[in-house]
Amino acid sequence: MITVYSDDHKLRNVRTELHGGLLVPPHECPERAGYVLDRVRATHLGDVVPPVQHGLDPVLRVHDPLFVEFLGRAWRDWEATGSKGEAIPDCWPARRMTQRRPTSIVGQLGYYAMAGETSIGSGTWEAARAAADVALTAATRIVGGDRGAFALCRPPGHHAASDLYGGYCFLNNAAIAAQSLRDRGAGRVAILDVDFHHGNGTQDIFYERDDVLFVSLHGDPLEAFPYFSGHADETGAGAGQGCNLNLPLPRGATFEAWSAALATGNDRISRFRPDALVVSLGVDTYEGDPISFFKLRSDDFRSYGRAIASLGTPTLFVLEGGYAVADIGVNVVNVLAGFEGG
Ligand code: FKS
Ligand code: ZN
Repeated sequence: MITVYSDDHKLRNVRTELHGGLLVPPHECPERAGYVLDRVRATHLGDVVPPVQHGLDPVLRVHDPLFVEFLGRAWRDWEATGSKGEAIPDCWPARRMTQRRPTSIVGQLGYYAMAGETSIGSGTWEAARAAADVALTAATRIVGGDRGAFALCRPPGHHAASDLYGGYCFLNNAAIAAQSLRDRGAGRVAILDVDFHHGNGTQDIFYERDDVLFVSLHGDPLEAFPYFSGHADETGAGAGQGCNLNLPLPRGATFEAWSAALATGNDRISRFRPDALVVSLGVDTYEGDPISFFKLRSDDFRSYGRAIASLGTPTLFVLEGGYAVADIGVNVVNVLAGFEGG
């Protein structure tokens, strides 16, 4: 399968993540994409092509215009305040407070952030835009009849909702691609989110819709980020009732438990009869991941790539998380190779 990749991801190179009470070098770092690209090349997965620029229209099919406008100027507005560090929020619209949008950039950071670890820096917006173009370009291959395509996105996207950023995410690459597949002729699209963390943004974007099914395997939100989304009783609303399937798993889950949950997810996807499948591909389910608590081994990734292929649906893989940086390339490409029949 082809891989779509842009060097512009390197424009997101912030120095800080709020972690353990400190500002530390981010887990979501540029080296991650480098390792994945190297492994794609070393294993001859297929051609590596640059993205086509799609402009903001397909982004605005999923995201709020004022949110997109905010992301485009957030760093400049923050810099203009004379702050010494990178842009992070420090106050949120919590219970019983107003949801009115402040005019202050610091207030707007809190208004639009679903989490506080994610700093905004000078090239964050440019990199996020490029990642959306990567996903859209890979989606074009699926529209054109390819059986599989890989969007090597960075920054990731599945925590970003219509008007929320955070959890290292700004624009929801997988959701933008799924909507674009719908707009280009797919009647029903399924999204399978195998990242360790619940894809709260993707769930939220499609929660009331019956044309996009969302299935997610993730760490139980009682114990894992994003904490406030991802329980099994979140099943969709309105027309979308029954089109959201959360499969939370406990601390220490091995491939045995994880793959049983995948079989449940695959069942639901089969019954939905999608015209296309988007996989939010995070490999932070790996036993060596520094911020997660599942126990998958590198060979397990190959095995579940095969299980995804057994659905027989044209599949777009969109990169999400994975922070055991030196192993991320092997784990991601194992999924893709397993899908291809390896
Ligand atoms: C360590 C805990 C910080 C943020 C976890 C974000 C996970 C992001 C991800 C994505 F795919 F989006 F990248 N909590 N300070 O892996 O889900
Ligand atoms: Zn994750």
